[in-house]
Amino acid sequence: MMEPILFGAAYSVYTRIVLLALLEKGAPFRLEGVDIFAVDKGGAIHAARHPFGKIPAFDHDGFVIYETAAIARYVDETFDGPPLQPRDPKARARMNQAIGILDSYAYRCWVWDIYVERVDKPREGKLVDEARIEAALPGAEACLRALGELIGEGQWLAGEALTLADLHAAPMVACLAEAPEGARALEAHPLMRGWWERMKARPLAVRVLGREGSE
Ligand SMILES: N[C@@H](CCC(=O)N[C@@H](CS)C(=O)NCC(=O)O)C(=O)O
Repeated sequence: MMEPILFGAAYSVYTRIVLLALLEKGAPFRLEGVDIFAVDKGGAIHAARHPFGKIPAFDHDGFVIYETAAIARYVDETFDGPPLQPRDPKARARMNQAIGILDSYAYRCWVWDIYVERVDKPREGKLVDEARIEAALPGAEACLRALGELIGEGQWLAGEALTLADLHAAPMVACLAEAPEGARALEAHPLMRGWWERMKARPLAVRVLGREGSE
């Protein structure tokens, strides 16, 4: 059997989600670099793997799949290691709800509108679009509020055990927290702030999210 291959980049939010899932499971894999922001978007071979020109993609012994949430669920269901999805249908629905919120509402405003504008662009000597950051803040707060409500009195987004929802959220929150506006928004939402403190203390999160540069 071939060693599973994760195609992506260590700087990418979505690749990091799958990296976290593979590492939490203790699954064997290798990361094969695809620079999706290069002019050729990773070239023809990657285009055949991912028709929408994104990362990551995953190859498990010839079974090739893209879309991060699908890859992470497959990884959880295929490899040994701690379960990352609740068995209880209600907790599982909450986990999927959190992943939906992150993909549909949080990623764009936390990562692109706030993090890329405030942190990435100045690093590259590019002009910051202040209006874009300002316009993103209400949406960013709404996501923090909604996710905080899911945490409620629990420890993690779908209850007392770490799930795929937490792994999905961590790389996005890491970006948000790097921008001063994002850090202030996080500070104003104690349930999410507490969650982030717990997440940041996990050795695998340090290993995956501790790297410089993101997106
Ligand atoms: N729906 C995709 C989103 C993946 C995604 O947006 N990946 C980013 C990197 S974190 C990407 O490939 N961006 C390249 C681009 O938008 O051109 C998934 O869940 O995997």
